[in-house]
Amino acid sequence: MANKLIYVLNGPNLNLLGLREPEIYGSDTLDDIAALLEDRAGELGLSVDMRQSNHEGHLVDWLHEAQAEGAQAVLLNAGAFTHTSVALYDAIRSIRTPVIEVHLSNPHAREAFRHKSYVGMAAKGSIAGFGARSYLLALDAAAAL
Ligand code: CA2
Repeated sequence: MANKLIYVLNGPNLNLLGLREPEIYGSDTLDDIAALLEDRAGELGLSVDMRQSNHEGHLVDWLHEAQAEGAQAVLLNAGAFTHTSVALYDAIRSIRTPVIEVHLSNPHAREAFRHKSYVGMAAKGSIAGFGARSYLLALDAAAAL
């Protein structure tokens, strides 16, 4: 039987990870995180499909696609759209596939405008503040669903 599929979706500016602001976001690039996830997914008998876009609509389309493709779960770091996007809130609510909110930093320990999360209001759960390890913890949570 094929491995269960986990979508890992990343939002705006996360393509710059590892290149700027390492004191907040760490020094791993998104490719480094993808490699860590691939290794862990192999151990868990899962497959990961990792993507990044700076465009809100792409993230909405990929959430719909995750359900259409029968993904087991979606790990979603929506970047700044986390704090602004009713469209992502609606998209998460519109699919049955569980979505786990992921953040490198802890938005609650940062500026007030990061304290509201439209993604978190619709997600199954949230993991934040552990750098690249947040993604690995979220993958373990997804495996247990
Ligand atoms: O901590 C996270 O993972 C965030 O989702 C990152 C977002 C931020 O808006 C959220 O509040 C929390 C920002 C992603 C921007 O990534 C950068 C990477 C390198 C340099 C500058 C920004």
